[in-house]
Amino acid sequence: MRKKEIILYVLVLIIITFMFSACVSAPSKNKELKNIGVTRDNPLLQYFTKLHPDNEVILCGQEDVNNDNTKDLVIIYRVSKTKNAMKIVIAKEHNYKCSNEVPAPMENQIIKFKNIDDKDQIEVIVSGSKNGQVGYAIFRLQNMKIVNLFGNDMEDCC
Ligand SMILES: [Ca+2]
Ligand SMILES: [Ca+2]
Repeated sequence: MRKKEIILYVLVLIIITFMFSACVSAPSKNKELKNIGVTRDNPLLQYFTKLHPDNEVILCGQEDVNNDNTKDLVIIYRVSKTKNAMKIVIAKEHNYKCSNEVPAPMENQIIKFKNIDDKDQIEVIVSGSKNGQVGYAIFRLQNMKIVNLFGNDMEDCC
């Protein structure tokens, strides 16, 4: 190899090494964001934690559940070692309000949104488990109350 070629070869190697290390060292995104579903500075979440400072938030889901074009926040939180619950914080301009409380699964909680009956507001589907027993329920917010429309084995997982 001529000297010029060797220099070029080394240069390419350096560039490849640099690109590879840049890929590998790319920082992994905020772990907390993935864990509870929203960032801690979410104003609806902050409203909730002010009202319930002792309840650990487990999972949140953000969606417009009362069909007024503002995002609301479904929150599953710990009440005690053996009890979890769920509330929805409703956003009305800059005023927030909490719904009633309903039982929520102890483990593997998932919050999903789907307009099951294809009309009016979206419905909230919550699933989870306790000691391997899986259950789920479909909720709808009506007049600031979480109404259980349909449940399957929820008592086994809550
Ligand atoms: Ca709303
Ligand atoms: Ca609906």
